[in-house]
Amino acid sequence: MAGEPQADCLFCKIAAGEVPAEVIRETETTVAFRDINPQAPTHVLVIPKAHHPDAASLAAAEPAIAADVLREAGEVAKDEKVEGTGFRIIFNTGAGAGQTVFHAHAHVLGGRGFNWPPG
Ligand code: DGP
Repeated sequence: MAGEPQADCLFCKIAAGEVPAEVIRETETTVAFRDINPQAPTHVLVIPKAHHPDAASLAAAEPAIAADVLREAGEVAKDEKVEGTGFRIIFNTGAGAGQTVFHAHAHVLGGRGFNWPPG
């Protein structure tokens, strides 16, 4: 069923505390933890605890939790003090766009300059 934990999902295991991660924020519906392979001085992932394969599926199935993820991304930027200098919230969606973990997650990147268009 949509939203149920998946036994083979890395981020479900992090949400459940079964795989260690550097968790910096947690709410009833979300967890925020540092990316294992940071691409900027601040690189935090915000995930819903519920399993959905990508951000679009999450928003379609549980829009209130998608909003929780976005709100938490903003709170991470404040905590990390990158709000004033600008930051990115990125949802890679689909393998062709670089998604490698198929549990919805927002990348919060900050602390350096960014180019447009993105790579
Ligand atoms: P994406 O490519 O958009 O699916 O992003 C997946 C991110 O997850 C990638 O930046 C690396 C990160 N990641 C993968 N495995 C782990 C892990 O075991 N722990 C943590 N903290 N991050 C991970």
